[in-house]
Amino acid sequence: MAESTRKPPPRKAGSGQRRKPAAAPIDPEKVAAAKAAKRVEAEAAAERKAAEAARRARKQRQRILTYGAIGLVVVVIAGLIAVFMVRFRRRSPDGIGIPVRPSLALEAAWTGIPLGIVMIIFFWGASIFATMQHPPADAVPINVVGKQWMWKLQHMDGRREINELHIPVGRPVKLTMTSEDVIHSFFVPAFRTKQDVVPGRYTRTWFQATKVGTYHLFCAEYCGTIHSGMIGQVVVMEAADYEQWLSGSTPGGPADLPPAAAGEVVFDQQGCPSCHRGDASGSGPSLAGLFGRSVRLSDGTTVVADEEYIRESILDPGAKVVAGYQPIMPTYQGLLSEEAIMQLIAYIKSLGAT
Ligand code: HEC
Ligand SMILES: [Cu+2]
Repeated sequence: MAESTRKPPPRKAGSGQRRKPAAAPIDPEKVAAAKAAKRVEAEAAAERKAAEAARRARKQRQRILTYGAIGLVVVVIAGLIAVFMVRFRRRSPDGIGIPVRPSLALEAAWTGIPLGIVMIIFFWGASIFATMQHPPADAVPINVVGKQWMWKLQHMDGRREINELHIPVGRPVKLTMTSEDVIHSFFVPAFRTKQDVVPGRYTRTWFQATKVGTYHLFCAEYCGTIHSGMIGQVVVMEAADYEQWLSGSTPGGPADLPPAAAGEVVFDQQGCPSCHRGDASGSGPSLAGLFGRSVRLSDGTTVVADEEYIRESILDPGAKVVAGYQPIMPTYQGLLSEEAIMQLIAYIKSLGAT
């Protein structure tokens, strides 16, 4: 190996000093410090080397496993084909095959065992999928809007971020995401999480960071020229640091209103209260306690008032008309930004039943 032939350079310091006397007296402290620095450096280099060697060994093992498995399959299958070709070849032009009757036990085994294995994989996967689809109730909610070419995020107490997401360690975090233009995809490789962010609807994902640190955030859906620049980071913080960070305001901007409060402002500005009052006195239904309730529609069906339904009610009011009301609500399509719609939804969520 190359290492064994590479000898350490001969140490000349001592002999050199003896040959030509130093001009200035040698400071023993400095020499000791230099030696210590050298030692530290050598240790670090050795550590790096060991890590590199371990990485190479791991790669090598993986390669052996992969090619071994492929090779085994090829050899077994190709080998059996060759053997059977010779053993069971047609020996005379008018030869007739002997019908084979495999035992019932054998057939049951080769049907049942793979079925069992596949079922185990199915239920295992399905339970993980179900967990992925249902964020825990105490998850920290965060709104995300993707846009060419940035990520806009907002925490429920109002703090906004761009291309950066600060979250507490050890607590579940759920993201409600939409896009202002094209399809993006929220991808944090370290969390093993990737979710498309689609214009016109809300997609969700959740995760729980287990380690403090900074992690890559990517857009994983080609979204135009600067797609590759649509990157950011997720900063996982200790709970106390996170609380402190949350209480700070967005740098360079005024303190942000929490989405629910901002939503109330939008609600008033857009004239929603002229039809939606706190009670049933308006020409539209009261929105108090609407979120999560099931709503009866004029065509006799019912829907659960989730984010999608409220969003649709605002942008396309005619699509689902509440039973007992006239379809007089105007559309707000094109008048509201995605963030404003998310804020309206947060406001409607905050309206408890009265
Ligand atoms: C001109 C009156 C009017 C205005 C203004 C209006 N709405 Fe409506 N809205 C209605 C009526 C009437 C309905 C019930 C019929 C329907 O579903 O279209 C309704 C239904 C809704 C629903 C579904 C309610 C339910 O019980 O399922 C939501 C949510 C809603 N509006 C939100 C808003 C928001 C937010 C605004 C302001 C951006 C707004 N509306 C402005 C008249 C109005
Ligand atoms: Cu993108």
